Amino acid sequence: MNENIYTEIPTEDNTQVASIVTSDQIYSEITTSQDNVQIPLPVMNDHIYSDLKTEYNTNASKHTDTAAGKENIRRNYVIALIVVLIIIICVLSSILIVQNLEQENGETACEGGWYQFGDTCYQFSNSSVTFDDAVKMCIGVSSGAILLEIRSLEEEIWIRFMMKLQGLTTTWMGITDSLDEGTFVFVSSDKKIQNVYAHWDRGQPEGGKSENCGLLLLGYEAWHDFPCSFKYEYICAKARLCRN
Ligand SMILES: [Ca+2]
Repeated sequence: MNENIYTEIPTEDNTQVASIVTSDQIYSEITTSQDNVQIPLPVMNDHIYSDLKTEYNTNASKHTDTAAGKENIRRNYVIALIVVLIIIICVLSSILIVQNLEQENGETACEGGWYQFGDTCYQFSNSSVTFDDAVKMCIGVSSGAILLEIRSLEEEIWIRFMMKLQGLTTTWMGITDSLDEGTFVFVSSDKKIQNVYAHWDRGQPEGGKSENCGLLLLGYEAWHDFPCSFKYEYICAKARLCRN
């Protein structure tokens, strides 16, 4: 508003009187008018307060639910871990209690260097030998001893547990199909293993005539056939004898 504005005000004698209204005057009038405008302020009535409170409570509830969910997952994980540990402790304690009761009842435990599971004693060897040598070593180590022949899932689970404790990773089992390709039998009895217990890994045995001996590897959940000339650890087993 840089220019003056002229208005003509008619008089009684039609004399034209020029009246000069400056831009500053107009601006002053406008701003004064604006200052006089009453702008209504928001009023915090009960309705608005109720809406805000509801929104706040909803957001707070979402935050609380997320935190509570994470806390529940963490708590359930800890509870599950504790339950598993308790189960393991109970199983091992039960084995020890049964063994102690058997000793108190006059039954013999396994001799030194041998570990008992059920009615069998086991000796774990870290030496690596061929399959045939493992068979011979076990026959020679003690009267009635043979190379490990697993006959149940429970026995295999215990053997794997003990292998970890004894530091073994790969051990021969006394099973072979060297006499009849594809038909694995126990070395000590020539009985077919599938009539008792067999736990081959997927696709096993798959070595054909070049792999005729059974191997238990902690790195695999089930058995593999391997060349009998390879050298691995071995486990001997013999029946636990009673005094009477
Ligand atoms: Ca074979």
